[in-house]
Amino acid sequence: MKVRITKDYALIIVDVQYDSMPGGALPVPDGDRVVPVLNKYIKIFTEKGAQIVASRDWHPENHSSFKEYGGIWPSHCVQNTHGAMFHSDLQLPENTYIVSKATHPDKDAYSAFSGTDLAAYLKEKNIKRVFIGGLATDYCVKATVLDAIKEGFCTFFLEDASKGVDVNKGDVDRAIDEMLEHGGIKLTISDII
Ligand code: VGL
Ligand code: ZN
Repeated sequence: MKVRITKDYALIIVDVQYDSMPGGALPVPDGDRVVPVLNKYIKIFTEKGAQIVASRDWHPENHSSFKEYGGIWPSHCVQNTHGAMFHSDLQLPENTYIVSKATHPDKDAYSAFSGTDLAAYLKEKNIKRVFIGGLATDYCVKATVLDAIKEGFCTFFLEDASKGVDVNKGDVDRAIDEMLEHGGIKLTISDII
């Protein structure tokens, strides 16, 4: 499939933060490998005048998803810490729309649309198609793709720009199947013109 990028489209980069990288608090194996691929997408989308969006998990230090506060995860992506920063090799343009999620202690959010104004922002800009990649395929990327579809966007999953955790073997493949079953379309960089 070939898709020509236009200014009515958006690239949504999910949670490419240090705590999602190898060595981080909630690491995705090979998570750093998505960065150079995402940079290629960023270059193309920027050249075509499309919108770049970057989501970040942005927790208060007492977030309810943390073990000390009754959740299941180690503390991660705490607001204004190194672990919450975007990977510094990620070449986000100046006009990137940054979406902070799970910013309240008692509210969790896997999806970049959950508890944020992202859908309203994209609709206001008349954006019709969204292209989603980042970390992790079987958690926040999947949730973001499924919400984008629910919001009525024509939604593409960027397979080569995403990595999953695969806690249970097959989780990533099942996540991809679920996205496609709901109407998501799988793309790689060679499909983009
Ligand atoms: C969470 C990032 C990835 C959370 C889960 O529940 O806070 N964050 N997966
Ligand atoms: Zn989190």
